Amino acid sequence: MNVDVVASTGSMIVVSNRLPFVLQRNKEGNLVRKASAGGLVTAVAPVVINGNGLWVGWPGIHLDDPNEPIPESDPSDITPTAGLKSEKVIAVRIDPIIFDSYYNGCCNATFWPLFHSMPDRATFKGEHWKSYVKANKEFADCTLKALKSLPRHAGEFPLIWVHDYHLMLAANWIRQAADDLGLQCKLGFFLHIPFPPWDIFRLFPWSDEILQGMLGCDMVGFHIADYCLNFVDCCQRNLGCRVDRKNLLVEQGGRTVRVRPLPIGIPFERFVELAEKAPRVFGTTQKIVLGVDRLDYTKGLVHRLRAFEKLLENHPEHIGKVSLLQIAVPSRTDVKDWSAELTGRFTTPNWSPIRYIYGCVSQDELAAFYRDSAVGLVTPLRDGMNLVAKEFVACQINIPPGVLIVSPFAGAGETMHEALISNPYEIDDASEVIHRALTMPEDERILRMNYLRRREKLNDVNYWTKSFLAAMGSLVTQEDHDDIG
Ligand code: ADQ
Repeated sequence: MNVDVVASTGSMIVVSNRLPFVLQRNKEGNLVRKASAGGLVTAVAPVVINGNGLWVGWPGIHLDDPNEPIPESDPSDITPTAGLKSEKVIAVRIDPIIFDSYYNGCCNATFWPLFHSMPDRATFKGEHWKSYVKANKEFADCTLKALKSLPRHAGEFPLIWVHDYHLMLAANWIRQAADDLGLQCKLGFFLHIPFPPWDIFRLFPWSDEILQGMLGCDMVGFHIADYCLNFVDCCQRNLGCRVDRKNLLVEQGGRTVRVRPLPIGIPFERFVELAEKAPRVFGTTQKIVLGVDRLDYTKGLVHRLRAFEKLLENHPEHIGKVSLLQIAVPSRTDVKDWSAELTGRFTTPNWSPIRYIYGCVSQDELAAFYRDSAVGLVTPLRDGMNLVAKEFVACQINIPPGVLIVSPFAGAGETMHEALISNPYEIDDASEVIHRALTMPEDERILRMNYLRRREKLNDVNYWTKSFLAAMGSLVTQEDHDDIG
């Protein structure tokens, strides 16, 4: 599919905070690549590799010598970025102090909580904002350099695809500089996290600048329609733009910007293959309720543990038969204390209510955990989409399958209609939903999971890339797509 996309698109420049691999120094002090194989990289890398494209991003390390070359991938590398030659990569270099204030300050301490509608957790500092502006300028300059270096073919405009909340200012500068130089291009932006309602968004002191930055694009994409409407609303109320809510259009500076819901997918078939190959990870006597998350306050870990505790209180028939397995990348958190209390309260010599796996697990192991769990518990307090919900259903190849529970505050809760919906804030109800999942009749489980799997298979990550390009007007025709949405 990617070949068709490339044929009709021409060149693409992807701009993201991180390159699709990180650079590290080996014992000899030489730079080496460490590959990354996330779904986004898998889908987008071939478009860049096959389509005469470029990738602009921070390499994960501060490079003192601006002329130090980017190494090629290791010959043993079989990930999708292996074919990304160093000449296709532009590593953005940013002063370490500015980078820290931009990334840890403005991006993670301000935008992350604010855009997840948790303003009390957000800090608003002028210094962080200044660093964000400087870093975005640096990314914009590097992207312009990339644009200038691309060969031009008649009738083709290079496509620039800017990703996520780290780079909300860059697009407008890229457009202005390209216009000044007479370089035509098309600009698209995709936000991977929620876009908040106006009442939350306007708390950010420089919110006008953010909108102007994003409106530098021809098309702005979000996971779901709610985020699109929030954005359109903010453009109207902050900037006074003329908007068309029905068709999701915003007028700005004599241009019309398209706003589109583009729910991201996963590499579905890859997860199915992994699930088919992976050895069994649990015994058959106990049922597993599974959580998989980065440890982040938006993911609702404490609420989840409380709901599980309530389940054991209200339905003691599950004691000794059901465990909550939480797989998490560790960070500072109050979750540990709560889990210790819960473990102490219910544990018997042969059974523990909770099992924790800290740290990254391999994709093979992850697929086995997904496949062999009775319930996938995806209950963030707020989440742009949530890929775990999709990976879980892809790996549910056993008959009868398990049951997915999703929070209505994740993008996945909007799109995965046959999952059980659970409000993580309502602990009693959340525990009842887990009980319902654990006792659901087989035929209902099969029916729900069939629909969920069918949708995710059709709307996989390649389809997402293709939809993005279609929304940019870059595909002349779009292949028939049986969307059961
Ligand atoms: P994230 O907030 O990182 O992504 P999510 O969509 O859940 O959240 O993706 C997490 C990924 O990390 C999944 O692919 C999962 O398999 C993996 N993962 C989590 N814990 C792991 C562990 N312990 N070991 C190994 N792998 C682990 C942001 C937004 C989301 C949006 C995505 C994509 O916050 O809402 O869905 O981008 O747009």
